[in-house]
Amino acid sequence: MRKIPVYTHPAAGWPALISSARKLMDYQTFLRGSASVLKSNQPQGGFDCPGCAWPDHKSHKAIDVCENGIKVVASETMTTKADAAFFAKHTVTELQGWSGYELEHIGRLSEPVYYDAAQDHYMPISWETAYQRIAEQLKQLDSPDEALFYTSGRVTNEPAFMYQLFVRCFGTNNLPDCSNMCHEPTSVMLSRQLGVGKATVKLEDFEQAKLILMFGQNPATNHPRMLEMLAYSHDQGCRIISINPMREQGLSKFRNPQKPTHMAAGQSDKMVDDVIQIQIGGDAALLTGMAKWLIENDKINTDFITTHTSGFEPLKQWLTEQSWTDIERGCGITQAEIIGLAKLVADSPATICTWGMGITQHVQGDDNVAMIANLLLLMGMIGIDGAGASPVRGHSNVQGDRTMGIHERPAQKLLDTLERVFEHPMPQEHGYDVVTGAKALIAGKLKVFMGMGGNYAVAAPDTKAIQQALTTTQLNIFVGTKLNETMLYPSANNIILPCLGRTERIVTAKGEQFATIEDSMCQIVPTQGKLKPVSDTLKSEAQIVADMATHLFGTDTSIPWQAMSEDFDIIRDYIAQAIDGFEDFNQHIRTTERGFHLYHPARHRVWNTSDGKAQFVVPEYPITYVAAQMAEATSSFREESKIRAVNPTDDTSGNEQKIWQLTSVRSHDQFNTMIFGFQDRYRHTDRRDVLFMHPDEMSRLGWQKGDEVMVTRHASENSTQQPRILGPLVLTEMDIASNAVAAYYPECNDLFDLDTHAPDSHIPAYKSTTVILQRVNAEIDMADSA
Ligand SMILES: Nc1nc2c(c(=O)[nH]1)N[C@H]1C(S)=C(S)[C@@H](COP(=O)(O)OP(=O)(O)OC[C@H]3O[C@@H](n4cnc5c(=O)[nH]c(N)nc54)[C@H](O)[C@@H]3O)O[C@H]1N2
Ligand SMILES: Nc1nc2c(c(=O)[nH]1)N[C@H]1C(S)=C(S)[C@@H](COP(=O)(O)OP(=O)(O)OC[C@H]3O[C@@H](n4cnc5c(=O)[nH]c(N)nc54)[C@H](O)[C@@H]3O)O[C@H]1N2
Ligand SMILES: [Mo]
Repeated sequence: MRKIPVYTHPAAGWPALISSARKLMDYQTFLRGSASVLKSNQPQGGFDCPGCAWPDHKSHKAIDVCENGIKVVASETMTTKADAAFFAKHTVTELQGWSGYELEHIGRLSEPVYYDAAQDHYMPISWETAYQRIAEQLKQLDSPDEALFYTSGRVTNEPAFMYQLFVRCFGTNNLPDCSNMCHEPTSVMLSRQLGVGKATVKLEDFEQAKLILMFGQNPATNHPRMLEMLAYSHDQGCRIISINPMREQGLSKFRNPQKPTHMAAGQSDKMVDDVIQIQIGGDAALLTGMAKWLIENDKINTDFITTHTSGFEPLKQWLTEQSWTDIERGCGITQAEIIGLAKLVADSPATICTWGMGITQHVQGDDNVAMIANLLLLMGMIGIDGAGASPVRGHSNVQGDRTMGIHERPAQKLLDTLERVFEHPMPQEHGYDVVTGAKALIAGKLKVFMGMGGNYAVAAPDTKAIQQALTTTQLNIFVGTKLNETMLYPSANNIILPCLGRTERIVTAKGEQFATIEDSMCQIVPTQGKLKPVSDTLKSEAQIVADMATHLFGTDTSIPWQAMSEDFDIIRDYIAQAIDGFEDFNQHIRTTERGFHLYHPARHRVWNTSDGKAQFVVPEYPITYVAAQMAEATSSFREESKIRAVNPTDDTSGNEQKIWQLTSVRSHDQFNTMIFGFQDRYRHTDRRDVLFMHPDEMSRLGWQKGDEVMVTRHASENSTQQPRILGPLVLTEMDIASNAVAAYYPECNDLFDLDTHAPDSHIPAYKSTTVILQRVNAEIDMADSA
């Protein structure tokens, strides 16, 4: 067996700080950035770190930041600009050829621009003219449903509330958001099963947990501040198990920047006790095995089940019918290993399940979440200290945006309340989400696209088709801080409106304003930027929404748009009236030290579900779904390969290595589609065009690390889809499950399509797609052997 390179340095620690500092230097924002890093996640008068949605730690240490936060702040605080002079130098066609890294490093969007087709340049436009054009185009639509209003999760609560109100007053619920690509299965299934689609845990619960099962998450890279909590829990005797096809190197040891002994004397905390290396898409099968064993061996909490739940019998029946052969086939590990894990659950008085994108971004994403909730319910692990459901959100306010009403499928109660509070009719029909919206866009059914932040086309599957579709609309509006590839496919009227970032001061006629966000554990916290804006022309998102509203609706509406944008207290007073849990919002946010926790009924064993009980749910897909897909692909591939040798380096005896499951992951040198650099020190690479594969698999194929491979999305014979090809990618060694390969998001997004998603949540299957690999020099090999 070949040795896999091991990341020997503990996660975080000096390499992380050095890498972050270097990042600030790269961005030439060291002083500006450092000053603002010291102000992030602090109790008074700082901004909430735009890096991720992990809660702030109570202790309020001098610095509560991480590598991730530092880089995101450096990216936002850079002073170079994508201004008129920049756009005068480069045509849009030229910019289309720039990489995400290059676009990211141009600098901040700093003045409103529109696309001039005759010259193929973005040109300056006044705010006033921009708003007039926007209003003119919106008024021309036959129906408000011809417009799509996307949101990305950086937007704070106050502007998000105004934005959804604006969109609904305009007349549509077409409010897709990045959550549709992220934790949507969590929102959908936890709402159904527990009554609220959010975490049931608080940070304190991690101090008391005895077992943490971490599914499909890589916090060393994506939520570095979570490591400190994990190390603490571990220190308190909590067992931590990572369930992941990849052995993520950053998780084994943690060097805490807050501890002098760690930084000076090279000590570190251990975090993860064990990694259960299941196959991609194997979580539902694994959880099925665990639940089956727990029920059959009488390890479940019968009192809790009887008092608090419904749907137990059908689930039990279904579990009885699942064979161990299928379970093993579904998750790729043995019955003994599954039972070992189930025993830990049986013995634990306080279990937390945390999860990330490895759970949600699958066709079975809804089932995966349902099975986690089922497990917690079987053990009565909701509503007690040290236990519960802990989905870990990505964008710093993705959860708050949803609470504020950014939702294409709003609850009737929200619509009724908005109608009552604003005395304005609200659209009743549900709108498009990311997937259905993109399809409508591609089908030519939409005439307006607006992005309130984000990089819609690049983050979604079928990037090229969406970009193409954007060129055919009547109007595209982008509100953002950085130029990105969604903004480079302009339509007849195409406008970029630059906004203030989280770190910057919002000063209005009424003085300096603060906003709020909601973290991953339902804590509402204030956030206030302290830096001078990179350009005087920037406007706050709230101001932009207010200006659009006044231009579209006129000034004599009953909703005081301008007053709201000038005084966020007025927005908060409306939120207090319209959204549950925000009573006395203005008072509450000012008198609590670090915000307040939103009431979460499930924490008190109150179930706001359709039948007033916590609900068990039977999965929709067979637990062998991925295995079956692989088998089907293998057999159809064998048929095809009789005709053409797609992968000549494979022997044709039909070995299973021909078909792979591809998953997409992130590095610490990116924030989603914003590419800060090419390094991934935990995965030993300094390039992003790589394909991770287990060295044993390479040996079996006679391939070497460094070989170039093409990745083709396998489309079955009857599929109407075009083959999707990515590459060449450089083979890189990684301790990853057999039959699995991984590549970086977003570069691999054209391999995913808009048709492959979970049934209810519609989340695209970014974490599992069936692919074929072809070595670039394969033909030479063939010639050699001939
Ligand atoms: N530095 C940095 N931080 C970020 C971001 C970023 O881009 N960069 N993005 C932010 C956002 S929006 C989000 S949503 C979060 C995402 O944070 P994570 O949820 O940690 O995101 P990913 O890196 O996409 O994938 C997580 C893990 O899923 C595993 N995985 C893949 N397939 C499976 C599977 O079938 N089962 C299981 N159990 N695991 C699987 C992968 O090996 C990987 O370790 O991070 C946030 N923080
Ligand atoms: N293959 C694959 N695809 C994925 C994923 C995956 O794991 N694999 N993950 C999915 C997930 S979890 C997510 S959340 C989505 C992310 O999808 P998005 O949220 O759409 O993408 P981002 O890259 O976070 O958006 C970056 C842009 O946001 C703008 N921006 C930054 N800060 C601000 C701000 O404060 N205000 C405003 N108005 N704009 C701002 C900038 O212009 C920047 O270019 O991608 C999804 N796509
Ligand atoms: Mo996300």
